Amino acid sequence: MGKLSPSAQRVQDALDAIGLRLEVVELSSSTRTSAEAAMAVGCDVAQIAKSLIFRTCQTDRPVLVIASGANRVNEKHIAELMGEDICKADADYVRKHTGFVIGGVPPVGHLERIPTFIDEDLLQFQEIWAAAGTPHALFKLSPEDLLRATSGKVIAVRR
Ligand code: 5CA
Repeated sequence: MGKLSPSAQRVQDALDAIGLRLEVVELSSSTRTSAEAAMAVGCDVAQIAKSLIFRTCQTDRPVLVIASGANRVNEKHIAELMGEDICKADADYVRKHTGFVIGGVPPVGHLERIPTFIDEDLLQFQEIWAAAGTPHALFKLSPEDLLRATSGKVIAVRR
């Protein structure tokens, strides 16, 4: 294995710290979007666990929604769960709270603890893939690994 870029290595370190034996891979092809990530590893787009950052409009708290790459997030449902409206997070906000750029935001290893919701549609697969810190890095995991790594709450995400 080649040396990982610093951002991808931070995700590898976070996985190691949790005690999951999962390996970050860095690819030459882009994995910036779910479609590109699925193409790069040869899986269905629904098997991509995309880590989306939202923020609560009034109290400005980050929220992480880990959604199947095939789904659009029902923001109304997230709002109900958080108890206030949900706004889109911009690139600076994402970077400030996670430490990573959009297109590479991983489900773990953020700068701060972020309340996390996991799409129930991800649980049907044996293997899924998540971003690993850069728009060229991914790691393969099971839905059980994802639950363990994030302590996320499983919910219905899709619209
Ligand atoms: N590496 C891939 C597969 S895991 C990935 O990160 N995909 S993603 O879907 O999770 O990340 C892209 C997401 O970033 C988009 O779905 C979108 O919600 C968000 N995004 C893209 N551009 C912006 C932007 N300008 N401001 C806020 N969010 C954005």
